[in-house]
Amino acid sequence: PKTASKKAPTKRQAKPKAVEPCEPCDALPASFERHLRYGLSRGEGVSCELFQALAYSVKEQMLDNWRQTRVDDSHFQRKQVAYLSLEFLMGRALGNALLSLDLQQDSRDALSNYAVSLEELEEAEHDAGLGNGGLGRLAACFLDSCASMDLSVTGYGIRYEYGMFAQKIVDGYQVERPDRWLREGNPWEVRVPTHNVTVPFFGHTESYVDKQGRRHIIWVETQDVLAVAYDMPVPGYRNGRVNTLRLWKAEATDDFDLAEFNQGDYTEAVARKNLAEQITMVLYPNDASENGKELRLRQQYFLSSASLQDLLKRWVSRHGHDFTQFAAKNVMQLNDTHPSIAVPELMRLLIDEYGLEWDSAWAITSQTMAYTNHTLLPEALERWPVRMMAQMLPRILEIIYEINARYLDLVAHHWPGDASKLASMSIIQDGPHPHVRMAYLAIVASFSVNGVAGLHTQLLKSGLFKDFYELWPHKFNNRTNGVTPRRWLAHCNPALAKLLTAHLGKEWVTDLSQLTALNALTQDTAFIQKWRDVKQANKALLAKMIAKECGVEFDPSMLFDVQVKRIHEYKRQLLNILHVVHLYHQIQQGHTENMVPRCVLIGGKAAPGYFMAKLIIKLASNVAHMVNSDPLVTPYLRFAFLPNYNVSAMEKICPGTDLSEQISTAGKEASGTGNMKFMMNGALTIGTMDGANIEMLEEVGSENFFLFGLNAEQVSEVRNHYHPRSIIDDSPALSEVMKLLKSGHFNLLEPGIFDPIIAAIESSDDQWMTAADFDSYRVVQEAVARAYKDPQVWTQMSIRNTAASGRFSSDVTIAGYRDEIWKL
Ligand code: T68
Repeated sequence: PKTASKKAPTKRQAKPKAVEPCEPCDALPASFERHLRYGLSRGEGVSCELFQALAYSVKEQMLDNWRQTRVDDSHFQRKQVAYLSLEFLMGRALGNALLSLDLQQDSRDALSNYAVSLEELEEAEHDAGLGNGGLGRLAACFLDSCASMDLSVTGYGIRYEYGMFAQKIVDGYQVERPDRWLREGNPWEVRVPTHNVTVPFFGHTESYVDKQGRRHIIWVETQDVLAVAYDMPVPGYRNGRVNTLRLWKAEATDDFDLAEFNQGDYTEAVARKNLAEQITMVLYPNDASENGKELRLRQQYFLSSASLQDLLKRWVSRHGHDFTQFAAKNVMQLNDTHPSIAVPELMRLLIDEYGLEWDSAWAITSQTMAYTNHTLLPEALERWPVRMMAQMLPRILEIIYEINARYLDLVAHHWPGDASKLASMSIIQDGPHPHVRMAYLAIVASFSVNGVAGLHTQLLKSGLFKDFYELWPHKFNNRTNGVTPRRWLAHCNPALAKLLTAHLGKEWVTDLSQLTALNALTQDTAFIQKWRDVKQANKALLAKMIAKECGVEFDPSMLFDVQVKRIHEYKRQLLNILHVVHLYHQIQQGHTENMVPRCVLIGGKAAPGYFMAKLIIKLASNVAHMVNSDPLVTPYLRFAFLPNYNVSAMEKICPGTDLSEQISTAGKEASGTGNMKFMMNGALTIGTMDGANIEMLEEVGSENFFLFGLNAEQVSEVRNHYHPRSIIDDSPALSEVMKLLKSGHFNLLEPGIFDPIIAAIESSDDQWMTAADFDSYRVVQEAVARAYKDPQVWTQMSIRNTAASGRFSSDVTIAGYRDEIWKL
């Protein structure tokens, strides 16, 4: 194919070429047999092989449309979005692909000769765990929505050899195990060496003046790393579009360490190539703190540079070095600051590689970059030591300095004579160890800065980025998060999906607002009964999984109360555990009159270096052990900690949940997205006025939502005079709980291990203010129990929650990005 023309294309275009299959591709069952017999050359029918054969044959069904999508996008010169993210938490692909391509029945036919069900085969797929939590999963939901809404959006990420670690619980403690997710190969990916690019590191810069008197800077003696593209298909829901997730793998270039070669140290030099490959070896497992490791910055630059080079190469192949229309045809969405080094990198490529002047390069950069912020937590804000950058990315640092100088000029004009503004807003944080503030760099260069829920965006504007909001109010906007209804309802909850389709038709899958029609059915007793039956069946499935994974019997007649998410103090799993201890104590005291039997589930991973989070897991495990081993308690209360919570676990958890715990300290959770998955699947929420909870409450009405606790404003006010000890003294219930904890009841064999937790709760520095919200939480939990006692009323509330969840489809969120930011 002719791709390398440097001429600008003519205005009038011929019709895009349709991709003709050479031979029509085999139907799925035949293709499956072929892959099993000849592709894998085994055909012994073990489930791992059957899965691979099915996955290869499903991918084969996508290939023509995948190619056609690329041809069309390029032919029509549609505006393109590159979604740059260090994380894509995709989970399993098979079930989703079968749903999108409507191949479920064909797959069952293909498997009819084998003693394995489609569901069992789906379990054989390893999760693609290339992300930590909400941020990575959001990227995955967005890719699904973009493809399903026929948008030309490419995801750019890293192909980590080791994804998110697998969590084991040993003696109640978290133990991390490596996640070698590619061990058996990845049938979905296609290695595309034609798109290889090289990414420079280290070295130094030199300048020279050309014959025209123009000064140029060259970055020399670099250590180059090869970026190899691996493409994964992202099928739209039954619309023929197949978008691309391009993941980069780092490899050594062939001329690595030429010097050593020449000195005859051939084997040493070959062995040394591992250094390059380390870059994409492992995902950093921190979800809310930066630890400033050099390898992390290398990953960020590697992703940013490879992706931008790829985009520019594609541009130049069509338009030559004419960049006048580039900004009109391209947007780069930065998923948090992690890829924000793309800002100076785009400047470098345009100036050093393509010869643009600073001003033209800046015009392009600042019209194409858009930044999404995902957190207000100060410890998560990225800052890189200037010294580290000077060594690793000398040319990039020079460009950052230049951007900063020009931008500070603007600041000086806006706040004349205010030196403190210059210091506080500078991209370079001064001091004995100066740092580059990546969020500031991202804001300065972006035409759009967005938060991920209403409250979050408001707090960005009034707090963290207040000065920037004053300088550039037009840049700031809110895009409340969403989740894809394909995976998080149609795929994960087939029983409910069937019921919805039977009553509403099938359009809800791509237009979730249609769920509001459920409100007309809340008085229909037959429908209510069906809804209940579905929930009961899903609870039975969930109970089976919990029995298997935790060895704890959950009884589906009891209330299923669930909190699954990363373990973090601000998310307050601790508050939940204190409530379990309170119930446990009540039962032991014989106060069971009004008690509704409940099963409490907590699950989530802690960052390996996060001491308190790991201790909270240990506390949950120990409390669970005491609760579950007391036959007086278990008729009323059961408690389990689920190991290795991940995307595919959530697919079983959210359909079977009655009560969703969204109990973060107000003002700390940017949005939350698990909250939305539960709501869609008919769980009721107990939650604080935080993140997207606020908007969920707005949609469903406070009578269908269990609200408790201080709001964000109250939190920041109470912080100034917070005395948890007197709160504890004034609360008989909390006093009892603390007494029991302090007595060592839950750690008889390990005295003192929970002292740090006790101290944190009682400290007036406790940022998360667990004690402040305890009583309010406990009282609202009693209201939950009362509501659950009336199955009819509870089920009606459940239906109303699903009915009101339409606004939290990521299709709605993406429509916002499309119209307000990307302008596609
Ligand atoms: C989450 N952030 C927010 N970060 O906590 C959550 N951070 O409220 C929000 O719903 C979600 O983003 C989507 O917007 C994260 O998940 C990380 O995982 C992370 C990873 C590396 C470094 C910092």
